Amino acid sequence: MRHNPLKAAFRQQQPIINGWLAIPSGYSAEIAGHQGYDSVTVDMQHGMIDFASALSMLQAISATPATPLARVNSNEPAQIMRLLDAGAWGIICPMISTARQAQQFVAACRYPPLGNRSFGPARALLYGGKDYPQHANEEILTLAMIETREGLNNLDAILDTHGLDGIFIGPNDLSLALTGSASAESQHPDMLAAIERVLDRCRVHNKLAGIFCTSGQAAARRLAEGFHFVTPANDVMQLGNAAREAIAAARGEQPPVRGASGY
Ligand code: 3PY
Ligand code: MG
Repeated sequence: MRHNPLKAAFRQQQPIINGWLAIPSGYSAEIAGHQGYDSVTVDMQHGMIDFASALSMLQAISATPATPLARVNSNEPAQIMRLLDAGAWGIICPMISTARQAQQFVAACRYPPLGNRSFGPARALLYGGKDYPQHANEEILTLAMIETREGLNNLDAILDTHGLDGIFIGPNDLSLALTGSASAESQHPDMLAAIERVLDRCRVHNKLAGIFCTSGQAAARRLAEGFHFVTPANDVMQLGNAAREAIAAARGEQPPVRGASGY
């Protein structure tokens, strides 16, 4: 089976730079995959993406050096299993708040006896090779999103979940829960403490620590703090930023500043 280079990168403590796609297009997914990202995530939760688009995006990413991932719209086994069958090499699951939810998520990503993933690997066989069913349990990356106060309180129990590879912080939702406003780079003391805590607990449990960021500079700061997996903004932010900068340059002006959430 095609190995998952993200697992090797984490073992070797190499940073993983992950692209994030909200635009439902195989073409823009292919463009993103050729820009140097280690992985590219199809965002089914907040992206404007249905399953047919996700399939063509995963196919497009597979034709690039980047590893294809998907963020599902909820902890829903049927969607998780279908995206794995479509060739996602890892799943990012939002709003994991309890160990029970983490176990349900990981079980959907693992064939029996480790989990309850139903058999029908479809496109994953084409991308991964005939022996995909024998090795998928070790190669598929599972990241649980911590973005609620409850998730933060249950962090150790969530990290104890067998087969969970790591945590991905959703800083907009987490800051909304902790401080009352969504801000991906929030400097609120409660957010700073929460982020430090996630980093510390991931270190102790030897699990990957990831976080969504709103720029390359912010992603570099997160890597320096100790994160292994960073997303330097999504395609929508990058498109908007590039357009604003080009328009401002054409007008001889400074580009307008965007909102704290990154949008
Ligand atoms: C968040 O910041 O809450 C996210 O889910 C990132 O997409
Ligand atoms: Mg979120």
